[in-house]
Amino acid sequence: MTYKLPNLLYKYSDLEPFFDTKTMEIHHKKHHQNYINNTNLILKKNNIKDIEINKLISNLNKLSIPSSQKKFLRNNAGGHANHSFFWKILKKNTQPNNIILNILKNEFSNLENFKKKFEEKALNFFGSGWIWLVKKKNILKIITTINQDNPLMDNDNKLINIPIIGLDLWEHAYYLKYQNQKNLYLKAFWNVLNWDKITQLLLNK
Ligand code: MN3
Repeated sequence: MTYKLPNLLYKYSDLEPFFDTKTMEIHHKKHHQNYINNTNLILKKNNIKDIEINKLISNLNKLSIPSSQKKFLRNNAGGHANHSFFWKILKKNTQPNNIILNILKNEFSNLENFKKKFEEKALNFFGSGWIWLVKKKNILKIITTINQDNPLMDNDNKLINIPIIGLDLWEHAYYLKYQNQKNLYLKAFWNVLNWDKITQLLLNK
């Protein structure tokens, strides 16, 4: 058994005009598929059974694979985990409910301030990576990760950063539509963020 490209719960065109059809299609069918193919290749080479992808990326240090292949696996398994998560938190026309608004109010004063902080941090992030809202115990934090790293990686101290929101900051995620205008991509994101899913993730545990 190997990892497979997850089906989206919507059509590539469903997030228009904010996330365009062509980008969604290439991003899912080509980029994500490529991370999966590469992950499968390394696991096969090393006779490692595929476990649930988030478990795999949480335990990378424990896998017995040649050190020359570790970075490659980290990047590609991370890519699979990140994109699988990302697709699930996208949907048009949802609104944050009062529970979420109150939680964000506690941590960030209000929704608008949260969005502003998130956008600022994403804009100031240099290179390719991801921005996240994570929950550690009961504290919410905005963090960034480089390459295809995921907040679940390197949590040896058991204080796990649980991803609540994740946004792809690689140029492939927005360049066709927004070119160098990363700020417009960030603003567009709020229109396709699935607040129902975020509520569910926040209230889990
Ligand atoms: Mn991507």
